[in-house]
Amino acid sequence: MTDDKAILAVDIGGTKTLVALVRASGVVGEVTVPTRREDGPDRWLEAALVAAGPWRGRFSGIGLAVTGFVRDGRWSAMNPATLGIPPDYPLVSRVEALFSRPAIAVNDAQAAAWGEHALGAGQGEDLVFLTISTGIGGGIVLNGRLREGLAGHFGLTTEGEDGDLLEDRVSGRWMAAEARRHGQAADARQVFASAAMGEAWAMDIVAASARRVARLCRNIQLALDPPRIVLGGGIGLAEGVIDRVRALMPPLGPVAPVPVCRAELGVRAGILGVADMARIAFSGAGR
Ligand code: BMX
Repeated sequence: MTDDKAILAVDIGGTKTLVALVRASGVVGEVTVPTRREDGPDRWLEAALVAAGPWRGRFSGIGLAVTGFVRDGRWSAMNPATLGIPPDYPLVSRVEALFSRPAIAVNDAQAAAWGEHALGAGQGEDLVFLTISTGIGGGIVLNGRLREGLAGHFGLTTEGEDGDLLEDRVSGRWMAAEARRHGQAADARQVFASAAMGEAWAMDIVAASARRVARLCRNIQLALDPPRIVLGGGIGLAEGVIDRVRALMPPLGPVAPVPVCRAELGVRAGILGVADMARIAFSGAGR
């Protein structure tokens, strides 16, 4: 039987896709499937449809939180290294045709920002959310409203003279590449473990990444002066990262550095956020 209040929430990231049945009270059930990068969007959606099989007919609408740029229901890659989405893929119309239910779509980090604002560390207040994982995503909630479109794509800001993308100089991908440059075969998790054991090469990588995140937070404070920045993602939540970032943020003249706090919803921020947005959209209320 259709549950009017249940939403099917689908979070498509660069490496995995989380499919969940979400009610106002929280996540009822969830399944994670790999995002097979080589398959393309039609297949990614079919995989989500299969994963949602147990909940067929139990949801009234669908919320999609996806890595990449979303406008008017169409989906494109900003950084194809994160996921190679073809330009202007008609995401919402495809999903509505596949699932026979109304759908909305929003960028994954923007959805997570809304989740943290409404249900997590934001406590209903304005915030900037940053997720530091494969890439760097972000979302901005100001005056109680989520900014959509390009807003929050902080990973695409540039770093240094050569104009590298910030997410290519901070994220998990960069940490692994830096480790290789030091002759170490280590992923981001192993870099953190080696840094904790006092290995200099790993400590340098962790410190450089935290310095760049601190600089980004400072620039965000100067641009938007939000009451808080909420940090999430595998790197953002790794042991000691938030403390380092805080320590690297001096006051701005007479103004204290913006408080940086931990994301509370973890990997579910995107699905909880987009489910909340879908519920609001389908009830006809504004966000
Ligand atoms: C990239 C960009 C953002 C996304 C961010 C984090 C693409 C495909 N993605 O900056 O839209 O929010 O990565 O994505 O251009 P994640 O998959 O690492 O969470």
